[in-house]
Amino acid sequence: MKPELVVVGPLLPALMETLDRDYVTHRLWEVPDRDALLAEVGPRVRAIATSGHHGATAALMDALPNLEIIGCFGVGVDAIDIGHAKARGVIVTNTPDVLTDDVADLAVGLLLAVARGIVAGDRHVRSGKWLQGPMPLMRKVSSGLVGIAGLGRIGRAIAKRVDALGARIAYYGRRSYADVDYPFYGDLVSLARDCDYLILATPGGADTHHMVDRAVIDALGPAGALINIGRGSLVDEAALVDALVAGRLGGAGLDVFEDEPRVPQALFALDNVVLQPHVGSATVETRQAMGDLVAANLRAHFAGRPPITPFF
Ligand code: 8YV
Repeated sequence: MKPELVVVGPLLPALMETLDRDYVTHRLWEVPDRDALLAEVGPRVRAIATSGHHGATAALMDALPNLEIIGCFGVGVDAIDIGHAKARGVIVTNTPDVLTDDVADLAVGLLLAVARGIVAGDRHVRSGKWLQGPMPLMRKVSSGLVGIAGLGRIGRAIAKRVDALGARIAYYGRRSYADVDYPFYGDLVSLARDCDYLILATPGGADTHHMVDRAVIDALGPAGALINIGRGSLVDEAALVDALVAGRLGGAGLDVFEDEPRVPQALFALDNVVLQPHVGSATVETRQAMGDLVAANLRAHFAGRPPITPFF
């Protein structure tokens, strides 16, 4: 008998094919009445497949009394009620490591794009404005101080790349690390005040909600730029938009937003802002590796083995 599994939202097609082959799958987003489906199949379901975006609520878990494991396509699990999963004894797995390089690459890509005006430069050429004159001068990255909020796997991969650019690095987090030489800041406003570029690489969730508020934004100031490849929830987006429109913040490179895929339209007209549609891990190779890891975690569990990448 194939184990029964609920899929919360559309996942990578190759992963969906694997899940359909190895499990009896129930696609929540395709049924007209989710509650009726869960009432019918809930007692038989042993697993949830979801993503960092679709998550898994306590209500969904409680509709599945025999739930054993949640496989998350993504490293960020802030949309999953982790506390409830722990209380229910439900295993949660995610997909760390396989996406680290891609997300770090995009962070540095956004840093360079904002500091050097790469996207604005492209528009300057395509629009014909170059015929009227040159672009404004932009900022040198390698002489700057890059602040990294969150020196976890992704934050460290970003630091390695920034180091190669020749820029100085400092970091902020809940604690300092003895194995790095970068200056540690226990206070984000102080780091924002001292750095030229602030890159956000912390997980989302209640503990980091709006960690970048007006005070941090004003400390970064009109000569500073904010790069966010973590979660939109890390930033008070209304305060960010106000500061960018008013010129109180020098620029921003954003891959994540508070209400995806809706993005504040006021950002669209700003040449010093670079916007991406949450594509940190969105390469063929990495998304395949993420899908393979979700499948491998579920397969290990149902074969009676420990999962490969349990979140806790
Ligand atoms: C995922 C992400 O692709 O890994 C994460 O947490 O944000 C992305 O890399 C996304 O969660 C998929 O929905």
